[in-house]
Amino acid sequence: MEHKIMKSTSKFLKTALLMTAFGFMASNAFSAGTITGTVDASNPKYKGDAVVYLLGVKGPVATKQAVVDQKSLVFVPHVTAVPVGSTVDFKNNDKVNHNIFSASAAKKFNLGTYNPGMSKPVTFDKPGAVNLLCNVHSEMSGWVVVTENQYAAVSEHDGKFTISNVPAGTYKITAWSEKLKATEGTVTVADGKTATVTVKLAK
Ligand SMILES: [Cu+2]
Repeated sequence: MEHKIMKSTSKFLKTALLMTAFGFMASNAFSAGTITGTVDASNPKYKGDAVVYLLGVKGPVATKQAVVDQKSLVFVPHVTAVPVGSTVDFKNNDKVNHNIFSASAAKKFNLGTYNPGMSKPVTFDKPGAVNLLCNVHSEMSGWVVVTENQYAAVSEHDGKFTISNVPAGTYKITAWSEKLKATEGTVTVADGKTATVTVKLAK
C-alpha cells in the first residue's frame, strides 16, 4: 500500500515538473500575439476566400500538410493557403475520374487522370497563387496560395480572419483575392495581445 502511494507521488512530481518545463517554454520561446480582423471588399461577394498574409516575418517556416478534396466536381475548399515548402494531398472523393493540373508560374504540374478514392500529393516550393484546373471538367477551378511564411489565413464568408502565434513586431499585411486587389498596410503585434486590422480589397 505504502509502495503504491510512493509510486503515485513520484508520478505526480514528474507531471508537475513536466508542466513547469512546458510553462517555462510557453512563456518564453512561444511568446507571440494574434492578428484578427475583417476583409472589406468593394464587392461584398469577395469578402470570403481571400488570403490575408504577413510579409517579412523572421524565423523558420513551419510547413504543413493540407488536403484539397474533389466532391461533386468542386475543389473543397475553393482556396487553400499553405506556407512555402508545404505539401497538399489532392483527394478524389467523387464518383468520377479527375485530372488536376496547373499552368501557374508558382507551380506547374499535371497529376494525370485518377480514380475515385485515390489521393495524390504535390509539394509547393515557390510563393505565389496556383490555379487548380481539371482536364476532364473545364468548369472546375480552385486555388492554392503559397505564402512565404505560416502567418496567413483564408477569410470566412463574412470577411473575418485570425492569424495566431505571430512573433511580436511590425509587419506588412496584405491579401490575395481571386478577383480583387488589396492595398498593403502595416500591423504591430505585441506579446499576448490581439491586433485588429481591416484589409481592403478593390478592383
Ligand atoms: Cu475533374
